[in-house]
Amino acid sequence: MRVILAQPRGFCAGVVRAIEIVDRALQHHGAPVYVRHEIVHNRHVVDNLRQKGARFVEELDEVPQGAVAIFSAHGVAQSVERDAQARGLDVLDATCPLVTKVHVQGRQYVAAGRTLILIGHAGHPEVEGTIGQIPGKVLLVQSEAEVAQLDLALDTPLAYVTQTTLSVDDTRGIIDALLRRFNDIVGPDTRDICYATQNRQAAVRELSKEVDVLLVVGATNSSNSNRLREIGSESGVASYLVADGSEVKPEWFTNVRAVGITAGASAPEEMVENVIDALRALGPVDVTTMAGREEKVEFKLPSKLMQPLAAREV
Ligand code: 0CG
Ligand code: SF4
Repeated sequence: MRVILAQPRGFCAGVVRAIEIVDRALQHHGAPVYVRHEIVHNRHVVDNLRQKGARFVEELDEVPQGAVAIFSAHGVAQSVERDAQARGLDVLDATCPLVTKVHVQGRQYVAAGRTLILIGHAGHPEVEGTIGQIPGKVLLVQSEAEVAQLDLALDTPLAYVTQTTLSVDDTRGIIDALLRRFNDIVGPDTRDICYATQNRQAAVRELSKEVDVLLVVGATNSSNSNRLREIGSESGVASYLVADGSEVKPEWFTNVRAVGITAGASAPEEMVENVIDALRALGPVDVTTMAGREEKVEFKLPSKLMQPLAAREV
């Protein structure tokens, strides 16, 4: 069987930074440090950090007064920031800078007197964070159909921002529907969808032309990983989301000559290796990597974590 690895795939700069923040917080402060929500949506990442002494909680009331609390890469509402301050927590913010950028942009639109629409998926922590970072009411739109249901005068001054991990194609459709319906609406087009999401989707679209089956390594609660699987399916390729090799099913590969593998932005490369090992257990495989875009994005760590350990201990 041929195995073709997508390029780019796996960790993005925001995920690398978020994991590094937890690692360094453990080195600087010692265990435990508390992380609000999964630092990124991947059980293997979370388990690994838990073993090193991180404790994962869903809400800050589970964090003892004065402890170190880290916000996940998906961002938090301002009410969470206020709550952390009120509890005297030592906060490290691992919100991806590209999510923060959307928060800032949303606030600017509201300050300019526009009613804000957020294109995104209800219940996702990034969406909850973004809604809670913007003063006043934010209208959530999840589909083209929901554009028609917006109860707004057609000349209302509007603006939109989007979740960072959406399908570029679906978002394009929603934005077009908004532009068709409303007369005074501005927004970033699909540019709020982050570089990593866009590049992984473009790579999978290409890869889908070459393969009979697509495996996406990632978690079921990972928005960007789910979007990659959908693109495979929409391209007519049988596509499966797997956390690791243990979820790979032999019956998926009957009469299959080429398998594509990609990984969501929160999925470690070790899990890609683990999936390849599971395929090797079924028979000989020839692994190659597609030609693809190189990514050079890197984000700075919070300044609190930049000082060398020795200097802090003096
Ligand atoms: O793709 P989403 O927003 O669900 O997040 P995940 O943790 O999977 O990946 C990158 C981040 C943050
Ligand atoms: Fe940031 Fe995009 Fe990665 Fe999310 S997927 S952490 S927005 S770079």
